Amino acid sequence: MKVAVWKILPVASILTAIASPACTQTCTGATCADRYSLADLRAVTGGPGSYVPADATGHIAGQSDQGRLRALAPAGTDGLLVGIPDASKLILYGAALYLGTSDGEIDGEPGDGFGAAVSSQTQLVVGAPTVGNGPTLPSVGRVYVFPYDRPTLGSGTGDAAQTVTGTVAADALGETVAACGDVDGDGLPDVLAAAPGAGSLAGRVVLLPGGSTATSAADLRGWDGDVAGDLLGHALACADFDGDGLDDAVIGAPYADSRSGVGTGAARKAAGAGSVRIEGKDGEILRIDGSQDDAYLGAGVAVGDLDGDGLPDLLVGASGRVTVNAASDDLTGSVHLFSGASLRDQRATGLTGDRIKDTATFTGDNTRGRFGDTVAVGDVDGDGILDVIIGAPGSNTGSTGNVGAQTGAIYVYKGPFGGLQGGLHDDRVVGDAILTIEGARVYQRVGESLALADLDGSGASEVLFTTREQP
Ligand SMILES: [Ca+2]
Ligand SMILES: [Ca+2]
Ligand SMILES: [Ca+2]
Ligand SMILES: [Ca+2]
Repeated sequence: MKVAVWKILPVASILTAIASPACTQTCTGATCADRYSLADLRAVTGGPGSYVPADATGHIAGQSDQGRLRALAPAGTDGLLVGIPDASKLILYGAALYLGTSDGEIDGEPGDGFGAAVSSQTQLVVGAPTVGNGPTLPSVGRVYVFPYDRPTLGSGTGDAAQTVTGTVAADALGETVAACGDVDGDGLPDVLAAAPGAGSLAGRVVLLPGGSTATSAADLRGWDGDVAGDLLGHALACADFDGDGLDDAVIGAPYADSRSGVGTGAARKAAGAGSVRIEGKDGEILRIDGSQDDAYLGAGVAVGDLDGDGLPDLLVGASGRVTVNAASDDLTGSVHLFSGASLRDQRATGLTGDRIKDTATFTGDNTRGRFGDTVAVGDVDGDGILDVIIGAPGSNTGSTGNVGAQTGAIYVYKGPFGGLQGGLHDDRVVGDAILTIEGARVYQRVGESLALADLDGSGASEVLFTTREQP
């Protein structure tokens, strides 16, 4: 059962599920997956073209005693934060990435998973999802909010301005985090933090208000997944979609069933179609559902003004969506852009669920590629207009060409998108990408983690990504 396997992914061991047949091509035995647990960090600088990881202009090698580099987030306009949860570290790289040296770090406690998630838009927020509350309550999880000030990196978690801890074993609070603007209307920036393990993996997202003295997630307002296995909060973002001047929470639940019936039967819900909820200060603003079984809509989310009309737009990955073969386990994936203006229009006419229409579609082309597992927004070609960056970590487009090889790929599409040309729907295929990065070896999983930051000050963002390597 594919759905069951993927539903346990983020909270249980990712390594379990990706100890795939591809592994047997280069290693054997029970430790096969572990041999790919390292990661290197690489940067590709902006010119159009096709790249492989070895083309990277900056490179940090993973260290065998530290484990996998996992979370990436820009730090200001010229730095990159890298979370290494197995080593309980968050490291800052500025332009020094090119020299292989860091500009500082924050250390968590051994075994707490500090650095599994990081977000840096308004404050520095770091998740530590395997923090336990004594021996009987493992992985309740914790979220730290630091006053964002680069020179203070080098301190410990004791310098956090706010700390909130989960209360239920295996909730894994902090598996995903988002540093937002003001959501609740008091003028202070707020934080979203997901506990995807809550409710037997239904997932829960809490709002940590700026200035709050709450230390327990049980005391915070939040949103819950509909049923066990939805994984609400697997992806998070924030922007103002209803125009009230306050940020709204954008919450992906990639394994949610559609809320209403689909197809001619109308009663049957699409299983694992995925959903994205937009939640405002006073309640749900909109919910978008996938329209296909196992589409995994909401696997990745990002926001930005991608059509240039001044309103934030929503980019959503549906990394399980069937786009190549009719087989239900195709897992090719697609990514959907919903313009903010279009969402307001559709909301005004009462549309919701799988009837919400996108304004641009990006379609993957690789069976099991999981195109859209990660999505990001940034100006890669330096023309001042935001571009779309899409990761397909399961892709087998690299040197092996074998389905399941997971060499991985990243695609960059040049903006603007949709809406500017008379509102025509904007369809883009993989061949339309202006920049591609393809893994060169089995199981390199390019696109698994990605971020944009202008580390060399050129005005164009580098594409920053991890690769898995054998030690
Ligand atoms: Ca606030
Ligand atoms: Ca709002
Ligand atoms: Ca827009
Ligand atoms: Ca651009």
